[in-house]
Amino acid sequence: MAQQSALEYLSHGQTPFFRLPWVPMARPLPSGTRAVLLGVPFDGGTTYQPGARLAPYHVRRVSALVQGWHPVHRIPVFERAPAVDGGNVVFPPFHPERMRERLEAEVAAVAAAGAAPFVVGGDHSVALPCLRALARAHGPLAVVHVDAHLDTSGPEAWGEPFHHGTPLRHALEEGLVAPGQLHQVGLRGPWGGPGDGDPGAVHGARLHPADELQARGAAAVAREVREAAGDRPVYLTFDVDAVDPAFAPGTGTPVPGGLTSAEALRLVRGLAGVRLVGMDLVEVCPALDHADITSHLAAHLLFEGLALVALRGGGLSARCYSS
Ligand SMILES: [Mn+2]
Repeated sequence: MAQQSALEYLSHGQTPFFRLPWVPMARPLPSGTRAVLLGVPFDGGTTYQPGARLAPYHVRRVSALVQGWHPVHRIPVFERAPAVDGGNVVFPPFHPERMRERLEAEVAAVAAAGAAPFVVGGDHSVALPCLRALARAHGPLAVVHVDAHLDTSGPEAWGEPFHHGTPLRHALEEGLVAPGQLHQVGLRGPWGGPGDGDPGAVHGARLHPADELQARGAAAVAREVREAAGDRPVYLTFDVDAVDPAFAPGTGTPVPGGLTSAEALRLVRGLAGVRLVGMDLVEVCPALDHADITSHLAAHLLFEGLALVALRGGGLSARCYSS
C-alpha cells in the first residue's frame, strides 16, 4: 500500500489523499491497513461563512505533494502505517442528521477493522459522530481539541443543539470524553459572556490558550498534553481556525492572534507516543483560501497525525519527540 509514484499520480485525473490506494468503504480494507482517510463534504453546521464542504477535494489535490519519509521521526510513515483513501462519506449535503448517521457508521467500520479514521471535513459538526463511534469502540477518550473556539455552546444562540459550535458540548454530556481529558489548545478571542467556559470546566477540561502556547512553546504544551493523556486512546480534533488567519486564511470563522503554521505542526508532532485512535481536520474553506495555503497546511497536519499512528505499534516502540 505504498504511495503512487509522482509520475503515476500525474496520469490520474483525480488524486487520492497522499497518492494512496483508493478503497471505497463498500470494499474490504487490505489487511494491515492502519489508517483510513475519509472526506466529509458537509458544511450545514456552519454559522458564518460556509464552503468547508469542498475541502476534501482540495486537500486531496495538494496532498499529492506530501512525500512519505518523516525526517524528524525518521520513519517511512506509509510503510509503518499503511493507509488508504476511503473516499467521501455519502449523504445529502443539506441533511445534518443523515451526515451524522453515515459518518458514525463508517468510522465505526474503520475502527472495527483495527484502523484509525482520519476524517477531513467539513465543518466542526462532523467531529461528534466520530467521537461517538470511537468512544464506543475504545471507551471514553482523551480528546485533544485544537481550536480558536471552545465549541461547547448549547442551543441558546440558534435554538438548535447541533452545529459547528457544539460538538464538544455533546461529547462531554454523552460521556465520550474521559474525566479531565478534554485538552483545548489555541483558544483566544472574546467570549459571549463569563460563563462560556463553564460546560468544559465542570468536566475538568484543561485549557491551553494561544497566548500560553506562544509563551511556552508548542512542544512544551504538547508534552504536558501527552503526559496527561498517558496510554488512553487519544482523539485529535483539529479546527484549522486555531491557526492564525495570516497562515490559514481559508476558514469561515477566523480569529486573529493564532498559532503559526510551524507551531501547529510542532504541536501535533510533539504528541509522539500517544495512542492516537483517530483524527479530524475541519473547517478548511477553499473558497476563502489564497494559493491553497490552508489546504497545504491541512495536508501537512494530517501527515503529522498519520506519523503518530506510524510511531506506535508495528513491533516498534514509539520514539518520543523532544523539542
Ligand atoms: Mn471548531
